[in-house]
Amino acid sequence: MSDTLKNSIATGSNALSYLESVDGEIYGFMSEELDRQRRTLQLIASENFASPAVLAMTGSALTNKYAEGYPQRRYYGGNQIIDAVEEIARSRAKELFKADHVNVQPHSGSSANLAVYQALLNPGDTVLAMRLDQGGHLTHGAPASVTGKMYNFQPYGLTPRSPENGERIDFDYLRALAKSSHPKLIVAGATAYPREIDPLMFKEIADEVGALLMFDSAHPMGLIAAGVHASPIELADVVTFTTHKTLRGPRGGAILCKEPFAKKIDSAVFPGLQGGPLEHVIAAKAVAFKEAQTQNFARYGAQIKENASVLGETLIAEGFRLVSNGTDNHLVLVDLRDFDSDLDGKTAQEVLDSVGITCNRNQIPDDPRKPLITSGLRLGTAAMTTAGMKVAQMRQVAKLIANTLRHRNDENELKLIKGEVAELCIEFDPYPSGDTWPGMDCFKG
Ligand code: DSN
Repeated sequence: MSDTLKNSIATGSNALSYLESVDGEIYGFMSEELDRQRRTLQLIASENFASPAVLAMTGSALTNKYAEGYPQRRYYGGNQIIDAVEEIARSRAKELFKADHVNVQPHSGSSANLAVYQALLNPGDTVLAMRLDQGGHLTHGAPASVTGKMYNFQPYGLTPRSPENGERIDFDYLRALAKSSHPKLIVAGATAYPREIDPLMFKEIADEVGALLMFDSAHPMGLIAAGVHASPIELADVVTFTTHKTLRGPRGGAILCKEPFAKKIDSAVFPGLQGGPLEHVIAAKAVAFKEAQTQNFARYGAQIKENASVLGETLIAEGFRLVSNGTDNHLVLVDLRDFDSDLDGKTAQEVLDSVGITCNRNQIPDDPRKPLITSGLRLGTAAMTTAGMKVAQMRQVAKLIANTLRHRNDENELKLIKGEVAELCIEFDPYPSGDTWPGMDCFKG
């Protein structure tokens, strides 16, 4: 990477040279991690490569400013410029997603979800959400999460496995559960579900039982911004999301809502759950929203989906079973048992890591193995699509995965695969030298 780009990643000054001189240890770790990200394949479905512009903002002097409150209603002086930053982030998000109101302050998707619960619920209220082992998130009422302790979450899941349309959200069950349990809120959204989630189905059920609807679109928000997934904004009362997954911004969260909920949501975020907002991250969110408004980003979103689809098809041809037999978003959930009944998710993740393929083990629906072991792998295409990979590389990656797992006890074979992975990563570097950045440039018209 050129010094110019490295420096722009920090603050536009010589910040990284300064860091190297005052704290070689942390500089060393940062360099090593950057090299790891560039020299190995990143297939974790919730990760991406943020643009140099987004990285520059997260490392900027805006981190110095305290700005408790909201634009024009701050508890500290000197916030005229910070107000302009937060205002522009808000107006870009509202324009991009066609929303009435946005709160860009949540530090993460989890804190965004907590803020919605705090705004709309009382402790003990009934909420329906997808069970963790069926693809839901911890903050969808998992027993280990504060959400599961504070509210009466009732889980729904997927239809049984079948050769055709199995392992989809079980809307018949959800409707019956909604009718019998009278929830105050229904949560749509998932963290390990390879299919597009239809907001209309959720809206109909919520309306039938008089429940509010929250759509957690942390994973597909970039696909929604790109126009390749249905938007839940019109239908849901509240939409939460993260800015760092398919949306490709800085690590953080945000909430969109209908006007009647705006005041309650804002109060729940601050002062309900958070103090000073991270204005350097909010500036980076503003940059990401602007990037996501481009035609390049729309093409990027379409390519993510196409890449996932080809990755999945090639894995099936290599003998794997995919949960729901495929994908229509940015991820595939691989059930390893048909490929090799002795192979668990933990072993697969570790051997793939050893050849430079980074992914995460994941429970599959009704997994017979424990959450720390699992029978599945979750693979996402958002990051490597940013690096410029297209369908030809997805076929190659699927074959590399299959060969790694097939030859997992053959050191010589693993060494050869590791070499091939390294060559692929040199060709598809997310942060190459020079002034161009593949995340935008390879999707030009
Ligand atoms: N941990 C994130 C994921 O990987 O999906 C969700 O918070």
